[in-house]
Amino acid sequence: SNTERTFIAVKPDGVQRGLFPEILSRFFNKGYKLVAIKLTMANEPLLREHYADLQSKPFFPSLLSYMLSGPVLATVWEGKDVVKQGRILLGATNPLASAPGTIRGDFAVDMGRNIIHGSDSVETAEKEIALWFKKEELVDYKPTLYSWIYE
Ligand code: YYY
Ligand code: MG
Repeated sequence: SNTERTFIAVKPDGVQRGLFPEILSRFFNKGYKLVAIKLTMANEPLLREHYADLQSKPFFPSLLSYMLSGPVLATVWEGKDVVKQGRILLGATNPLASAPGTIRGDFAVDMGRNIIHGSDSVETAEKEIALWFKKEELVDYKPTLYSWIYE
């Protein structure tokens, strides 16, 4: 449906490198609707929940300190197939395996500095949106370009 939602976060390196306007543009240009945005410092309990499936991985401590190293730009986007399409816009987890034209492929080199997060399924997206945002932080509006993007 056109109201599918995903959670996309520009990680601290993407924020510090000033890459977030370009990243937001890619989602806007594709035709997706921004429904929430905030610049925020993560904290350890939040990240332990966000990355719950990775807690036992050897890279987890460095992932934690990376994500705590500066502000994160947390966003929620809405639109047709946005979860899967968002992952395509991001590129592969390892930036060296990401095709040029993708965000990681164009702007990153290291797995531990891959500048952006995107939900990997509709179910995960729902959990992540609820974890990072309060209900009242998600806004409801009709984009004026809607009929130029959807048939
Ligand atoms: O969803 P995605 O971010 O593409 O990858 P995940 O497998 O969920 O891992 C989350 C995060 O952890 C990844 O973006 C970088 C980091 N990471 C790492 O540093 N080294 C790995 N071998 C795997 C993941
Ligand atoms: Mg993931």
